[in-house]
Amino acid sequence: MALLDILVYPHPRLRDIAYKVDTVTDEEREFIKNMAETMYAASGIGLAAIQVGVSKRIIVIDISDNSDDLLVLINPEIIKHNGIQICEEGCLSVPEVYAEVTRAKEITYKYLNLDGKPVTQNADGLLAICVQHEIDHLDGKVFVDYLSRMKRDRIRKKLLKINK
Ligand code: GNR
Ligand code: NI
Repeated sequence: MALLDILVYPHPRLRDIAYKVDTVTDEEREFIKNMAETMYAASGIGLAAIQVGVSKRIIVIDISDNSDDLLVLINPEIIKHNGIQICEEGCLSVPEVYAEVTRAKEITYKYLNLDGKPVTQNADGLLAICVQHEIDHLDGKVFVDYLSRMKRDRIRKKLLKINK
């Protein structure tokens, strides 16, 4: 087991488009274990591989109160969405910044599970937000991209200064 370093915005690798996983191997499963450990250690409810510098379409999520319901999504895709909801979001790659983002209220999404088997599921509420937030990461997108240029610039400058 190992904790991985989380890249902080505006790190350029957060703009990478992640590659699909071909086959889910033991190597992937070992990496996913470390992703989950890293997410729990950082008290996050989700983590995308790109946030730890790995350009693969892999996401871990746990929105449960007891941190005992790990979801692993490989090659996730949203195939249907409905309605809108607004939630105050944060991101492990944008520390101490919180802002309202508008997203779909309900989604249907498909992915490969840890066994490499295709699964289709529905989600709403916080899980739907989290899946959309994480898939954005896989496409090089960060939640601050939805904010005004002025707010985004302010966040960028603040984080650049802290991480110098
Ligand atoms: O830990 C996280 N909390 C959160 C809160 C509201 C909306 C989205 C999230 S995801 C975030 C973890 C993270 O950065 N995942 O990429
Ligand atoms: Ni994030």
